[in-house]
Amino acid sequence: MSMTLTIVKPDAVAAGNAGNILALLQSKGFKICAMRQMRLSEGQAKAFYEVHKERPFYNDLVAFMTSGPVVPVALEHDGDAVPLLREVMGATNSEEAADGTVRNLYGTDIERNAIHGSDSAENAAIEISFFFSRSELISNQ
Ligand code: 3AN
Repeated sequence: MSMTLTIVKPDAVAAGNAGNILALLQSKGFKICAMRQMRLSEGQAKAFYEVHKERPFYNDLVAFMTSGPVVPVALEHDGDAVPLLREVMGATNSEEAADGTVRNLYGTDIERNAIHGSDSAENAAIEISFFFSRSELISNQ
């Protein structure tokens, strides 16, 4: 079992698609280890996206991610969770995401792209610990 983190972003939560997205991920073999709905503070969003702080879209990204509730979910998979989630998530720009991917089905554009997915196993561990304590992570094994 390997783990990754997704966040159902404010656009998808507001549209009522959190359940549909989790059902799609579960149909691809992902299992939920921990999950909550929360509203990110500005400080939390800035810290989470710290790697992007020099990018021109950083302030807009922080504003978007704090605009409504999000649903962070720690996921596990029998296979390699990080690349498998990237595959089912689709390209960053929803308009370019392959048919049937989460961003193709539920995203709008490059910012309002429905979900986040960790980009490496190392970052997955950091991101999971950003939202969940060890005792909250419950393996389905
Ligand atoms: P991904 O989410 O596909 O890993 P990253 O890590 O490059 O993509 O970007 C993090 C987030 O920043 C994206 N999910 C998206 O919401 C936002 N983002 C990335 N590039 C842009 C851009 N050019 N304009 C606006 N927002 C962007």
